[in-house]
Amino acid sequence: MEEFYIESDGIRLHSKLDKPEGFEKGPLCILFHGFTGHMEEDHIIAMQKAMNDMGVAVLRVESYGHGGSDGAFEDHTLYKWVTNALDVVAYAKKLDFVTDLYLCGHSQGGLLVMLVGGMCADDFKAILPISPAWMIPEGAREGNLLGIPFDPAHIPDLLCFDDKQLKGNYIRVAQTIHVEDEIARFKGPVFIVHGTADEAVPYFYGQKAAELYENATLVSIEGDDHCFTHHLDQMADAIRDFFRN
Ligand code: FER
Repeated sequence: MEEFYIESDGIRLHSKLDKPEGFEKGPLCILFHGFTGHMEEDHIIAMQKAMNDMGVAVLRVESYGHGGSDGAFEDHTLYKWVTNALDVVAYAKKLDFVTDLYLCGHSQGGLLVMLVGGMCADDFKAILPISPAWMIPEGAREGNLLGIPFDPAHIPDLLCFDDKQLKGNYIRVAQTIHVEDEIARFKGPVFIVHGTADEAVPYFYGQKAAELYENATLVSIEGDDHCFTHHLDQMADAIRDFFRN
């Protein structure tokens, strides 16, 4: 494992690169965590290990305001995450050992993958949005995020939840994002894994994304939740199967 920082728009993104044993040249997958998440979560590590098992190097990166990266959580927005991801893609494209590039992310990181997949469609052999939270822009426009209602025409200064808070700019930015446009622009293979009992991002959104993409596969994990806490092994097996074929 190599640990380092990737520069993005004046901030440092905490990153870890794990190569499979004996790896010299080969595919690389960039892997993003979700909202309030980080790169050491069990489901992120399970994805990284499954890809390493299949001969794929994995670059885990923590986005603005998360994990060991710069920026405050309350200041993060999807624009900042997209800017970060574009810089990470540019970084990965310059690595001399990379043959094919893949992009994977969980939840809000899955939404990020759907956006950047469309924006940089030529760069990826395939994209893997896992439990993708692509209803966030819709929720921002309708006035409900994380189960907290607000007036979408008069955005509050702060959205408070648990022991955290998020500034109104998160909502303002999310309201401008139209994921369907970016779904339409990615014609390559899309691999989605979603737990059927996900309470944070309803399974319906995994199904709907799979229908809208030109070339998508959806693997359903029966009865599992947002982070696959009951069947982490099944989620990892699905990812191994994807890279095997
Ligand atoms: C929301 C639902 C899900 C939301 C964020 C998420 C900010 C993201 C979850 C995750 O990344 O794990 O309404 O609003």
